[in-house]
Amino acid sequence: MEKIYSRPIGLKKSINGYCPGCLHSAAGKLIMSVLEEFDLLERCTQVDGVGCSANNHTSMDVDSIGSPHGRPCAVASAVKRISPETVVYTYQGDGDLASIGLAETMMAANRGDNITVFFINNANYGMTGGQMAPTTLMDMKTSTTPYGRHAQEHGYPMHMCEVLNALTAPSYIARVTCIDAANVRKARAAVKEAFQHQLDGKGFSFVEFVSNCPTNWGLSPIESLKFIKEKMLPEYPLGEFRNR
Ligand SMILES: Cc1ncc(C[n+]2csc(CCOP(=O)(O)OP(=O)(O)O)c2C)c(N)n1
Repeated sequence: MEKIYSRPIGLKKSINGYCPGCLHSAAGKLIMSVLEEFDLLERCTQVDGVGCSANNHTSMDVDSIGSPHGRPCAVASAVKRISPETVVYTYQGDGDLASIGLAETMMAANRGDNITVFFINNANYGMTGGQMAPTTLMDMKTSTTPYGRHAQEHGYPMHMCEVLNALTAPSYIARVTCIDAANVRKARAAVKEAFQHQLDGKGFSFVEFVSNCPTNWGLSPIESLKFIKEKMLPEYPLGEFRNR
């Protein structure tokens, strides 16, 4: 029989630390599979933010640095500058990238640093118990917005692709999701394109994964995929925002 699928070799055989149905695992798997295809597993450094992404250390077999909360882009910029041959990427949640680390994200993007940024938007602070994030949807209940997110008190959802697209320097910006097979294929293509930009020395590349958090959303994995489709995607439209 022809083998049509195998575990990316960058993923350890151990069970990862993510909750059942969490799409963090899907994003991580795609990144590992693209690194394997490009033969970059021995030539890359992953910079993880603080949050559920810290679980990556248990499952990914690549050199990695655990950054202070929100600072992965600053750490990645430094690694890239001292070691330009290394393929450097960050892996960050929305609290990490768009809240505490917003300044570092914007500055690295505005400098056009030749790094790749993977942004897992699950609309809350997953690891610490589902607090409101900048990306939380209007009216969405979280542990810190028990009556829902309201504009007057909490502002509006932050659209990082659109915000970064206002800058001159970034070379690649895309938003993807992994809710079904067709979208997984598109997401993989975006991960490939982002790494290709870095390999070509084009500068800052950014891929946002519209993701889920079944545990803190209080939904089953299947229900959480439906929530993404019906509620998250209208707020966070998929597509390539920039490809230079
Ligand atoms: C300086 C600092 N502030 C706050 C925290 C607590 N903290 C840990 S993870 C986290 C939020 C993570 O949320 P997010 O980045 O959205 O990632 P997710 O867990 O949802 O993937 C916070 C606030 C911390 N570890 N360090």
